[in-house]
Amino acid sequence: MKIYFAGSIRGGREDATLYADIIYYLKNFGEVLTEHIGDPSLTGLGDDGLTDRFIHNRDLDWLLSADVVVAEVTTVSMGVGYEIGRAVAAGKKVLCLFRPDSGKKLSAMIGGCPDINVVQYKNQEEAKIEISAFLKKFE
Ligand code: 6IA
Repeated sequence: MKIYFAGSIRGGREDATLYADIIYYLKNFGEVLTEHIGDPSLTGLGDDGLTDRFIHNRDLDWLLSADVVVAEVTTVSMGVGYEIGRAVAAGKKVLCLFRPDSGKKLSAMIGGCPDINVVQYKNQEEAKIEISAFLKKFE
């Protein structure tokens, strides 16, 4: 199974460690195409020499080749929202993980979309249970 993990970069990196933990767990189910999202050195400042056009085209190719998309949506990110919309349009299976305890409000465009599986969770253990329940359906 090819898994596209989406998490905030320029939207803010405060959950980067959590992304790394989720990615590590996702690897039990298949190939994670976007392992770099959990890399703490990825700041989004542009210091890795990649152009925005290159990143967009490369990531979209990966997204469209994926079997499932898993997104951590607690940290609001324009890019993650865009990726989710493109994934829904392409008919991908989409799981969004959201932590209400963060005090943030999930966009109605994600929470209200019938084609997106949104789960709320409190900690990594709960995230793993939700991911496993979702991905086991497609193994
Ligand atoms: O708007 P955001 O930057 O928060 O969007 C994050 C989402 O867009 C992630 O799920 C990624 O798949 C994708 N994305 C955005 N920027 C990058 C990136 N470098 N590298 C890989 N994926 C990205 C960004 C900055 C770079 C010039 C250092």
